[in-house]
Order: sequence, then structure tokens, then C-alpha cells
Amino acid sequence: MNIEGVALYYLRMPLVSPFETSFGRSETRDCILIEIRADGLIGYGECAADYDPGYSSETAGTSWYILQEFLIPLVLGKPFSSPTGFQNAFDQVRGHLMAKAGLEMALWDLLGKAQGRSLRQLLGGVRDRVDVGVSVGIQASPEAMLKVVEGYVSQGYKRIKLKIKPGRDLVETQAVRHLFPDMRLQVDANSAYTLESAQALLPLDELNLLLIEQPLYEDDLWDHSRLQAQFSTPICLDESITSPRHARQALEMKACKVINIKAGRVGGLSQGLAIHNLCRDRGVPVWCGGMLETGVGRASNLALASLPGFTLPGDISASDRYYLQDITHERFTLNPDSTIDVPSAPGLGVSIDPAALERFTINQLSFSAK
Ligand code: OSB
Ligand code: MG
Repeated sequence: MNIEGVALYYLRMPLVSPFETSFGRSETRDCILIEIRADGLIGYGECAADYDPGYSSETAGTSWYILQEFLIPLVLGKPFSSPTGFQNAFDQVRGHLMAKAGLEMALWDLLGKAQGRSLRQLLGGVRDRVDVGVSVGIQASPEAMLKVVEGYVSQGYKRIKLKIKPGRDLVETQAVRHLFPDMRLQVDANSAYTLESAQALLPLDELNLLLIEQPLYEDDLWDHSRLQAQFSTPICLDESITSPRHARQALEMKACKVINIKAGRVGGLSQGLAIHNLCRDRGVPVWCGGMLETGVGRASNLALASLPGFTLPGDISASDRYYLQDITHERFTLNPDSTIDVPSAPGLGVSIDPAALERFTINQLSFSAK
């Protein structure tokens, strides 16, 4: 398919409730919607980088610049028949994995639409609905945390993840575990601890958690391996895993026992698929993380999570947990068994609501092949 045009939309989406993590609190979420045109078809992708460099060094602003200045010129006016072709073209750009992933997602959508196949089929997914959970932000107090968790449990979520940070960890997690002794429960520190300060987390090992996600800094693979040796609860890496090579090295170093796969963080669905395959070969459980995506990125996450190695519930909640109005016509809802259906229409299987897109767009840019 010859890439005839690309358009970028910088979006600012109001969240239904503020989301607080160890790196900050947001009331809105920024992202970039990427549209590519070829052979009379349109494909969409979402670049998941947010406004601030809190979760990762990449931001929506840096992605916008890298897409505009480097990535789009590498693909515009050129023929592509597979995501591998895109990845090879991107090779000369170091880093900027979320920018690459957003553009690659649009190509997957386009290829699926051209072949009349869903993203799930293109990736080799084996499930038509996937187990999901909800990621609960840090609340004002342990009591407030309990209330919010109870609310999600009553909506049907059977797996809960609590965001933690130093001083806002043990009491909250113990309180939730006390109220829900059998619930699938896990915590996520978003790199808020050092090997020394993480000693405070040792009592979590008694709470029968599914996993402890990213306790230490992103580049602390070695210290994660030292910390994992102190815990019987599996450590799961998110921020630290940015490529299939890092996944292999982390496993060989015993820095983690579980991996959170986010296509955005690792440079695209093709890389996410490669990490899935590596972990599956080694019997390492993986699950699909999220970054508060719109309906576009959520569709992509659901397709990825339908692969056989995704044996733990994903951070893929219903649309109403994030946005009152989304940019897709489709809204995702929670089934009573704490699953969400994987889209089955060609490509991502979602369509853009033009009025919603216009409402949330704060900057726009388009490119055409000469
Ligand atoms: O660390 O998993 C994370 C959201 C934004 C950035 C990073 C993370 C998260 C979440 C929410 O935990 C996951 C979701 O529901 O999309
Ligand atoms: Mg995380």
C-alpha cells in the first residue's frame, strides 16, 4: 500500500475523575491520533505519550515533533505491505518508541481493512473476550481508597490494581486486602522507590498479591533482580521493558517474573508480539498494560491481549472508567465475568466520531505525498 497522506491530531481528553500516580495527578489526558491514507482506505493509530514526562521521557510534544520531522517523511509516498517494513524504515530513529508505535498502529489498521481481517486475526489472537481489571489511582486517604475500590468491585471488576508511592503503600494495600481477602490484587509504584526505600514494601509479601509492578527506576534492571530475590511475590516490569532484548535480559537476570506489555512503550504491536512470543516460549506470564487510551488504543490493547500468552488480566477497563465522551463511536463495556469483548471488524474494528474528534483536537497537521 502506498502511503498517500498522513494527518496528526493533538487531543486533550477530560478524564471522568482525576488519576493520581506516584509521578503526579492528571485531570486530562493528551495523546496524538494518527491517520494514514492509502488505496482509498484510512487507518488510525494512537500515540499514547501524555503531556508531561512523568511516566516516560517521551511526551505528546516530543512525539509530535519526531513524527512531523522524521517518522512521517520516512513513510510518506512509499509502499508498505507489512509492519516489518515500517519498523525497518524507523530503524534510523533512536528511541521515540511511542511515536513509532502510534504510526505503526495506523498501518496495522489499514492492512486489516485492506485484507478484511481484524487486528486480532492479524496478530493471531485466540480469544473473543479478555480478562480485565481496573487501575485505581492514589486517593486522599486509605478510607477514600476503600470506597473507590468498592465502587469498581460493585461494577464487576474482579482484578484491582492499586497505585502506590512511598508513604502511601502499606496501609492502603492492607486495608483493601482485609476487605477483599480473595480478590485478585496487585500494586504499581511507577518507579517511585530505590532498592533501599523499597525495603519498606517487604510486608506486602504477606498479602498474597498477584504481583508488584515497577517498584524501582526504569533503568534499574540489576537492582530489580536484587529486590526480586527478597520477595516471593513476583515483580512485574513495565517502564523497564522497552524492547524484546530488554525483556530477555530482565528474565535472564531474574529482575522480574512477569512482564506488562504495552505496545506503545515498546515501539509498536510488532514488538509487543515479539515480547509475548519470547515470554510464552519461556513460560513467563504477561498481561496487557494501558495508558488511559481512547477507544482507538483500547481496541488495539484488546486485540493484543487476545494472544494466548496473556494469562493475567489486563489494565483495560470499560470506556466509562475513563471518558464520558470518546473519539470512537464504539464504547467498550464490562461483561459480568470481568471481561471485555475483542473487536472483530476489520483492522482495529472502531470508527471515529468526527464531532468528538473536533471537540478534543487542539492542534492539527497534515501531509500529502507529492
Ligand atoms: O503504569 O500502568 C501504568 C496509566 C498511564 C500511564 C501508566 C500506567 C497507567 C495505568 C492505567 O496504570 C492503565 C489504564 O487503565 O489504562
Ligand atoms: Mg505500570
